[in-house]
Amino acid sequence: MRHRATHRSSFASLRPARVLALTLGLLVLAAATRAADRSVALAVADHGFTPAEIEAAAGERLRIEVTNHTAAAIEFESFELNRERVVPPGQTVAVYVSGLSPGRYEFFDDFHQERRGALVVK
Ligand SMILES: [Cu+2]
Repeated sequence: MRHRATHRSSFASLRPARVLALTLGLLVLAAATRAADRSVALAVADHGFTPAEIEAAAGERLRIEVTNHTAAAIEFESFELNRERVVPPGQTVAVYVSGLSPGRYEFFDDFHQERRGALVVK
């Protein structure tokens, strides 16, 4: 009985701390979720990129999954994003970008430069 009373009172005193810990835990989880990658599919066909424009929020961490649906290698390239990745036919390559300021970041297929697109950060 005495033990139970002690236990109960210590539980009561721990409660605000537990609530605080839980709240902090949820905040950390929310921050981690916000910092996690958002995946965007970018298809490359003979006629070009689909979608031709990708939208992102300023500062967002983005994983652009570039899939080459053509019969020849392509090269995802962007001077503004400072990225250059060759994607063999039928394959997918992830291009990571993050911490971008609002603006328009052009990209193109360096092997077939008529194929163009842009990442629009708002
Ligand atoms: Cu290149």
